[in-house]
Amino acid sequence: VGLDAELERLAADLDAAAVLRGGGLDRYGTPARGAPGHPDAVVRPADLEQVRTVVAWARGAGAVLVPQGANSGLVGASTPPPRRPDREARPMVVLSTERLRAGPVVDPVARTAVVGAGVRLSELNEEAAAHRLELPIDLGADPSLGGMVATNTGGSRMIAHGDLRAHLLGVRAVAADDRVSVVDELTTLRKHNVGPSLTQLLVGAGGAFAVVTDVAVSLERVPRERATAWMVPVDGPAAIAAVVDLEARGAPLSAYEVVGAHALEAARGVGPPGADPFGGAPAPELSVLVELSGDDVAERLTAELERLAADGRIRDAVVQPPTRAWSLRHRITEGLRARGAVLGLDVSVPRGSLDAFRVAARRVVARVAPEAEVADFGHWGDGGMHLNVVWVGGDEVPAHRRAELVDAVLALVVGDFGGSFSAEHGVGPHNAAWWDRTVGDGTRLALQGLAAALDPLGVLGHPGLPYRGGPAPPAATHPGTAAGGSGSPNNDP
Ligand code: LAC
Ligand code: ZN
Repeated sequence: VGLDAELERLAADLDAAAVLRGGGLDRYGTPARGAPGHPDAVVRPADLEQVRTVVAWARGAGAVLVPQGANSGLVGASTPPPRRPDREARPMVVLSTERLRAGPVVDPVARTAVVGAGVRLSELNEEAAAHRLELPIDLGADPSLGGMVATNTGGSRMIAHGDLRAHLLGVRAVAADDRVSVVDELTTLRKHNVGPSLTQLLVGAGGAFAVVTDVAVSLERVPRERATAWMVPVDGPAAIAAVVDLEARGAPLSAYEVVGAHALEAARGVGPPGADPFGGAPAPELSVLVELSGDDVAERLTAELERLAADGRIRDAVVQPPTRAWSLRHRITEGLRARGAVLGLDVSVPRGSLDAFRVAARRVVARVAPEAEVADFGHWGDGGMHLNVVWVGGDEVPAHRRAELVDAVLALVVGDFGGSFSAEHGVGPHNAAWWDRTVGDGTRLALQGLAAALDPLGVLGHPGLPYRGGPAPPAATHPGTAAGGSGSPNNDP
């Protein structure tokens, strides 16, 4: 039986809007970063039972389901590979969660919310705002809640509030075992200590293991006030010393974002004139967006900035309203895309090593790709750095540079600095080889066992995910190609 007939059979079991094929699927095939893939079809189940129907269908039809939320992920896990991996003949079907739109149901007394996996963060927060509550995860994109579970979204306020995992109370999900089991751990209880949690094992799994259909999270009070400033540290070590000082003095820090000169210039390039805190002067080598949240934080921020200046940590500071300050920060990724071809790496090192790592990484890039520039920025308060290598004016990352550059930088991160090859964007085909290279045998074996139990046929997840079920992923057969041995070698934004 051909795929068309199989899809017709599926459509008859669901509804007219649930199965898309033919033209017009680009939106579902084009990732936020990297080369587009070409789904053979898109299925959009509208509730738990429809998800079960789709998973059962995929098992029978021999299809791979690539779960996709808002498609804002940056590691390539939510779209089919641009080239079919070796030995992979199965149809690639995107399972979009966009019609799983239950809720949001906000409980203002418990400070919790329950939503369908396809509901966006902005939609949840709009509902929560009516109760002066929020899920305090801040980022430029607007992911779906299911995608946030699949990637464990971090973002800019992680320093104060933690990542998605820290707010996750439970999920409902559909496994791809022979019973197409429902994992029902959807609870809003905060006190619920009943042994191992499958919910937590689905966090960061990229849609392998099970399809998340519903999500319960804890919310927090919207702070009474937020105050933000851009400041210029005297040098890299001072940027670190300043955040330690602020913490030591008990400042209610809710973001500490450091931006390198080239990244700032890129954001300036796509922004409205006048939004720039430094009035068009040459971009400082490093600048910092600092945010305090709570009561009377405007005064507190001014006092802290004076203190940091008096202590010789900073040489300039400009207080701006939060919306204005953040708009520059949130334009960086767009600005980089406009500046040229970008190889984006999302890494972390212990916070005290950020400046030394930055210097060392620039040296590595200058050796391997002397024609490129480094535009780095990131969540220094949490040790995170988005290290972007930019070919100014280029359309594509030069293929002959990619693997060597990725390997050299990540070897520095992991080997020399004890850092992580994925600080917050999660694991996907772009960095699967580094997972393979660095994960311990104990973890690998346990996850293989879990995948065998939840998805023995390997129906779920991008085929390049290294811990999915079914036959061994192609990534493991090409351990030498770190930038994307799993068939998705392109991670340009
Ligand atoms: C950011 C994304 C790239 O921090 O993680 O803007
Ligand atoms: Zn980030």
